[in-house]
Amino acid sequence: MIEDVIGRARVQATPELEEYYARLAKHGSGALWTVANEIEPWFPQPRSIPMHWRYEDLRPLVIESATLVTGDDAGRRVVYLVNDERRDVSAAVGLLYTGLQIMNPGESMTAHRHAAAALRFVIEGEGAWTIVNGDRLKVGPNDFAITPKGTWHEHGNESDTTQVIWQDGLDIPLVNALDSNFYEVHPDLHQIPGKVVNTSLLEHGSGILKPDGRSWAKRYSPLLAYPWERTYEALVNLARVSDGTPYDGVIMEYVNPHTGGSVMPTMGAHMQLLQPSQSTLAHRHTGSVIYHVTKGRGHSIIGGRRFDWKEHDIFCVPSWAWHEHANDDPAGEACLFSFNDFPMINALDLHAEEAMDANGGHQDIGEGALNSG
Ligand code: GTQ
Repeated sequence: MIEDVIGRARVQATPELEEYYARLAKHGSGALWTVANEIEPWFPQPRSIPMHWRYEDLRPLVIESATLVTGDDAGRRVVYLVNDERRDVSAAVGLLYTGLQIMNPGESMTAHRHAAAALRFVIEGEGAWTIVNGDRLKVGPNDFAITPKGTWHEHGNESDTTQVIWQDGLDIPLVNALDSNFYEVHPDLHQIPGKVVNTSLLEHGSGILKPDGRSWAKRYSPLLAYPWERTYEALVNLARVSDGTPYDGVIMEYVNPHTGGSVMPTMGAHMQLLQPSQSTLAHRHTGSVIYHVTKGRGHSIIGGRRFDWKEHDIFCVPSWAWHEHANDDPAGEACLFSFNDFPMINALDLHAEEAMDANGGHQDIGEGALNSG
C-alpha cells in the first residue's frame, strides 16, 4: 500500500526491487517500506466488523445442541458466536470470545482450569450453579459471575425441569495471541465444594463494607458472583441522581470490591440503563465490547450500520468504531450488559477516545491517542 505522503512509505516497485525482495524473503527477511503503511496505520484498523446475533435465531440452535451431544463428550456444550472476519481466532470481536452454553436439568460438567479468564451472564433457567475454586455459586437469570484465570471451575444445572442457558465470555483469542494458554483437567474430575453456597458473596458482596483481617493478593476480584437484584437496584438508584454519561446513559462497572477496579485483569464488565426513548451521543474508543440486551428494545448504530435489538440479543462494537445506542421503547427502560477488554487496553496505556460533535467533527476526549500516561 503506497501512500503519496512525505513520511510514509512510497517506494514504487521495479523489477530490480522485486528481485531484491525475493532474495530478502529467502533469508527470512523483508523490506519494511513494503509493509510499513499496513503495520503502522494512522489509526486502528480492526478486522472485526460490527455484528448482531438475534437470540430468536440462536436459541433453537442452542437447544438443538442439547439433543445432539452430551455435556461429557462436548466438555462444555456451547454454540460460540464468531465474527465473520475473526473465524481464524474464534473471536466474536477483537480478541474476545463469546458463546451460549446450555445445560440440561440435572446435568453437570467436569472441572477444569485454563489460563484464559471467563465470565458468565445467565440468560434463562433456574438451577444453574458453578463451583469456582471450591466456592459453589448459585446463579439465576441476569446474574453475572466470573471464573478468573487459573481457577478450577465446573458447571451444572440442579433444576428438575428447566434447561439453563448462559452466555460465556472469555479472553481466549487474547491469551492465544500472546501464546500463553494452558489447560488442565481436574485430577479428581470434580471439586469438593465448601459448605456454604456463595461464600464469596457473603464475604465480599456487601458493597459498602469490607471484612477486616482479610488480605487478598490475587489480581482478580475476590467476589465471584454479582446478583441481578443488587445490580439493578444500584443502577436505578444512580439513575435517580444522575443522567450518567452522554455516550452510555447510566452505566456502572462490576468491580473488584477490594480495589474498586475491574473484576479481572484482562476483562471488565458493565451494566447500563437507557431511559425510555433515550438516545446517546456517538463516540469511539480503543477496546472491543460485547453487549447482551438484558431488557428492553432499541437500536445501536455501530460503524454506520443500524442494528435493531431486543431482549437477549448480542451485538459487538469493534475497537475505534463509532457507536451510539437508543432505547426505542417510550414506556420502558432498556438495560445492556457488556464486557470488554478495557482493563488490558488501560494496563498497556492504549486508551484513546473521541466524541462526535454536532457538526460531525471529532473531539478528542481521552488523554490524546498518542500521549502516554
Ligand atoms: O466454561 O470454561 O464457552 O473453557 C469456552 C471455553 C466456556 C468454560 C466456553 C471454556 C468455557
